[in-house]
Amino acid sequence: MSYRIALIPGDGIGKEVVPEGRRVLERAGELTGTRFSFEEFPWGSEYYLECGRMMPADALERLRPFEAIYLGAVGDPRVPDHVTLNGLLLPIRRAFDQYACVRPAVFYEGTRSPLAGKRPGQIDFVVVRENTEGEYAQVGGHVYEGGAQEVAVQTAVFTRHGTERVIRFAFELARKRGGKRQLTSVTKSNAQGYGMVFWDRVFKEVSRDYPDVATESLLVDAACMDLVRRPEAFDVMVGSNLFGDILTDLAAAVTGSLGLAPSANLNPARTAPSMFEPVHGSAPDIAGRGLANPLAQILSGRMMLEFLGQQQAAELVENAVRAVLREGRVLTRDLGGSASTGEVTDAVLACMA
Ligand code: GGG
Repeated sequence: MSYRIALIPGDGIGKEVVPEGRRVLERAGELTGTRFSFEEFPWGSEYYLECGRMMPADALERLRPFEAIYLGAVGDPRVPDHVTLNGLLLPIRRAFDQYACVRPAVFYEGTRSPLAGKRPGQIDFVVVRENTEGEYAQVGGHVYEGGAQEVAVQTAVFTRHGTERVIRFAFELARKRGGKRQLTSVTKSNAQGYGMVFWDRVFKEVSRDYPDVATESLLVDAACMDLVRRPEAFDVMVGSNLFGDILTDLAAAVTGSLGLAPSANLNPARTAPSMFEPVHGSAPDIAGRGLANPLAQILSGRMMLEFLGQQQAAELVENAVRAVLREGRVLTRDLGGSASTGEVTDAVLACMA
């Protein structure tokens, strides 16, 4: 099999970890008879500073023919964060209908959780984040901008189509994982009496089609508390765009490091490319110094391989990452080690041989 992959390293440490992820994908391909042809797109904040936009006007047309997009990170202190996000990440997620953002949280052997009394292997859940609407819909505006009476209005958008399909995706995932078969829906419906009451109602309706999956509904504040108190109790969680984003930084922290958290922005109908990126951002404070942990990017590549149907290659990568973490000799600073970005990738490649 042969796959065309679009690479968007983006900004900051994205430029360092994407080449490392590529090395691992190439090796996994060699070992399993899978070919990748990569094309790199130099889009992001540098491009913005030169051209006034995060990516060219025809960017989506150019990306559409690819089987997948492998993205690093966006964000640069010289460009406002809402410009980077709305100029690159969000248009891609929306245009390619990548409505299910899948973010696993695994406490790997060889790593440490800041939570007392939790053991590796105990925490293993997935957050499904609605990825095309909700609080990220960019509906709103300003009145009297800059004046003494200025007003800013931002509306969250919850459609029947968008809400139902992501909840259904999460139920299917709970079934497919074959673990606890449990789905937790996270809202704030006591305060958000329209959109999130609607979400709760759709969740209840869809749950009738999945009598074999246990359900619970939590308010986001309680969910945050439980992610610290009893993270081992979760199997699959589903939440809105904003809540999913917040919960997954917390999930990464309780499982050891943001440097280990991958994500997949999926178009489950496969009508356009899906996009694979680490949960972390561009980390300008450590960029360019070889300190970034490449494992979140590498594990995002592993999710890409699985989505492309390359299960054997995906398992090779997963097993190699687990081995490197278990051995604990070659780790970056975030995991208590002193290895460089490239040295960690070398260790993963050595375990794949
Ligand atoms: N790894 C992609 C990246 O740069 N993420 C930074 C970020 O802030 N993302 C926000 C989001 O995913 O909603």
